[in-house]
Amino acid sequence: MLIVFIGPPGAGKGTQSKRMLSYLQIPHLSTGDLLREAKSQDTPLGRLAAQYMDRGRLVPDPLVLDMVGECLSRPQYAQGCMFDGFPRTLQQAKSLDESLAQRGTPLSLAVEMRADENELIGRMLKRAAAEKRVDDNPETIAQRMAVYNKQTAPLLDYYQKRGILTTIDALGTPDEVFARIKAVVDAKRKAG
Ligand code: B4P
Repeated sequence: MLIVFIGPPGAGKGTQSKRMLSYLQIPHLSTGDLLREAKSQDTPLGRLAAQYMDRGRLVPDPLVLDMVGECLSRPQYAQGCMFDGFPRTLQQAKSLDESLAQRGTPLSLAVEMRADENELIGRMLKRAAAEKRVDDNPETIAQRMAVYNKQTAPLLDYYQKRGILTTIDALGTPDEVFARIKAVVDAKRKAG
């Protein structure tokens, strides 16, 4: 299975795809995690990415696409993958579709995690206190929300037209949200 998780910042894409990982036993590819790792290792990519991430802006498509392409060429991604935080722009979505078409493994499902913005801001401010992520401050969170609405939300229409979009309510406890996603994934697996 190849699944894309889409949702505004703080919707719980990372939280839920990590849970799904142990359920489905397919690898998880988080561009946010990969970029934060590059940043913490102070690689050239990490230094460049930090200039965008720390301001709540998207890292340019060519950098993200190179990084994802390198990952997807690894054997562990041959059978399936859960994409978390990727694609985030129409260009990323089209490019992903092209590379998956070349492999003959199209996306199975796009899961939109929808939630009230104020609730999500509250979650991220809570995380700010615990993890001290540079981009979890009120100004940068507002910028990330605006970027989501402008650059990423159009993907919902893109996947809707492809007939693979399902929307779930991302409010509630992590267990409740997981149960909703699991129901969608199970139905898709049953349908083949
Ligand atoms: P991401 O790492 O993708 O971060 P996110 O959208 O903020 O988080 P996510 O939705 O995964 O929320 P999480 O589970 O952590 O991106 C960070 C930055 O990287 C971007 O702004 C951008 O600059 C760059 N980037 C990444 N991918 C890119 C791409 N493809 N192209 C360009 N740039 C890219 O949950 C958030 C918090 O809520 C956590 O504290 C969690 O514990 C809590 N939580 C989760 N579920 C909950 C629930 N049900 N109830 C209560 N709390 C919950």
